[in-house]
Amino acid sequence: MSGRTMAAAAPDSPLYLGFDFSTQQLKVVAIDGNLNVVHQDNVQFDSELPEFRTQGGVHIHTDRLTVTSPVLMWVKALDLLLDKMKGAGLDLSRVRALSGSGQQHGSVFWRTGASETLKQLHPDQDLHQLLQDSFSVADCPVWMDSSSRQQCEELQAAAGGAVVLAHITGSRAYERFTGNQIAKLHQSRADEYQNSERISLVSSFAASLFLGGYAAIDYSDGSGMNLLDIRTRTWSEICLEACAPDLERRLGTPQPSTSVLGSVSSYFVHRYGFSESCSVVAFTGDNPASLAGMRLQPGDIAVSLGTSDTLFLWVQQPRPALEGHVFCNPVEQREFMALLCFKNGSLTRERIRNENTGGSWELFSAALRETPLGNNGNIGFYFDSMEITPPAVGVHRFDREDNRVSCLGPGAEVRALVEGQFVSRRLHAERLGYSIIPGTRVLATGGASCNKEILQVLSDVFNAPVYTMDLSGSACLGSAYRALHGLVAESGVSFFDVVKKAPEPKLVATPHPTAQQVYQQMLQRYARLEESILQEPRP
Ligand code: ADP
Ligand code: XUL
Repeated sequence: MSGRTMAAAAPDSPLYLGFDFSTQQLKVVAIDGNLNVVHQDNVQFDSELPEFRTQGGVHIHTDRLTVTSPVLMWVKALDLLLDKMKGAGLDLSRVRALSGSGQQHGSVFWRTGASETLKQLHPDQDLHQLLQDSFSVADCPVWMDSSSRQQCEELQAAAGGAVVLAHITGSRAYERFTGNQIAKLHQSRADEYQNSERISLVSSFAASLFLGGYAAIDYSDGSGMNLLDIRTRTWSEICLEACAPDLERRLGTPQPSTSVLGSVSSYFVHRYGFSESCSVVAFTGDNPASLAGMRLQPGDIAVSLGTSDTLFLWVQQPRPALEGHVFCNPVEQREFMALLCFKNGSLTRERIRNENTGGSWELFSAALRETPLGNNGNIGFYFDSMEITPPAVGVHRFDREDNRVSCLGPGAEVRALVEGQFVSRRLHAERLGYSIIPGTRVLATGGASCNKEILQVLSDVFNAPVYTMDLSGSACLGSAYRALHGLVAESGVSFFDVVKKAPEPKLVATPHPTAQQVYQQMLQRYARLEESILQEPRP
């Protein structure tokens, strides 16, 4: 897509930019002080930077476990994007602040001496030329990498077990989490580790480009490393030592996600016409930035019903567990957010639709309308592929007496699937510290959020109103909101005060009066049955 300049804001009114360095593309959005989107643009890595030969923005290596992206591709994408913005006539001197997000967990290794290079970028050349020798590792491990199993085990052993590690860092050890990736680099390519004077996340790497110096890792994205103590918001000594020597020096000191890190470097002033006073607000991870873009409030839960189902929530009292992740909250320093991923989402709904309602979403919806809340006691678990939360596989159906059954009628099957999915989402969210409080909203997004009957079940199971929201670009928009907030955060203005003019989500379902009673019971029963499934030997 080429750049789009939208509304006619006053020609000299201030602008705020949000960038998103995601897996497949680099995106930008510009908003004005009234939160109107005035410009959007993007660079697709595969098609616009074909010389890097990525597929979906990454290289999957022959072991199938190692997944990397070329760091210079990200740098070149920024050159291209800024050229496009300037070419589209966007007056960059109006930008008061910028921020951004990056795919979480990925790591960038700056070669010794790179900080000097960053300080003296010559505006006649593009960043890609200037920085070509600045990285000690050309191909950065990204979140899709799962090659660090051994390092995960070592880290958990050093911390005193998976539960202790989750308690400290918000997550048990995960292969894609940056600490384990750094440990793997140190063990397998010690020279490259030694030659790295600084290690950034994708988010803080991107902020460093704008600053012309190393940007701090923010608390929220820093929580996806298995290195940060999410309560003290400092690096955990135990984790640092278990991963690699002299790591603290290479990571720098983590900072609040709302910090202004400095102003754009003179490179951006001279080459693109930015103002010298344009502030760079700490960049963060894409999921935290989406939380900001959706303006999630305490008690709210965002449910994304895409290929897989993802839940974000704002939590006040986190209870890190062996599943899901707790991160520091990106907009309110003392609070937390949780993230849960469920693999069997839309694809499983599609299979049940194909087998029971002739491939029609209309008939699938009719089946939900025509069956009662609680499904006459029929309940089901549909893990077509190995689920992440919980780690179980297979289809398991039970009648009202908890007897296993091999099939249900078509209508009951559809309801068992959708109720089962949402009861599971609520159960696991509650285990991470989520609790439904008065005023709780469920914000639904993703492909299946156009289906009113599915959202009615979601509302009934959570006993809360459901609102819909178009999430495309929420990380980018959240970054622009964060840029604006960063300017006033120090003086105590809350994020919500800053974004109160943003468009409200749309109410689409409210819970049935009997929902509370039906699903409170089902939650307990589902938890008990889930436990028994997990005890069974896997097929
Ligand atoms: P992703 O971003 O993960 O690729 P989307 O958020 O675009 O996915 O969601 C795609 C899914 O939306 C499809 O797999 C499809 O099952 C689901 N979907 C589309 N329309 C409907 C509908 N009317 N009812 C239920 N699900 C739907
Ligand atoms: C979250 C995760 C992904 C990446 C890529 O833990 O791995 O969502 O942030 O977008």
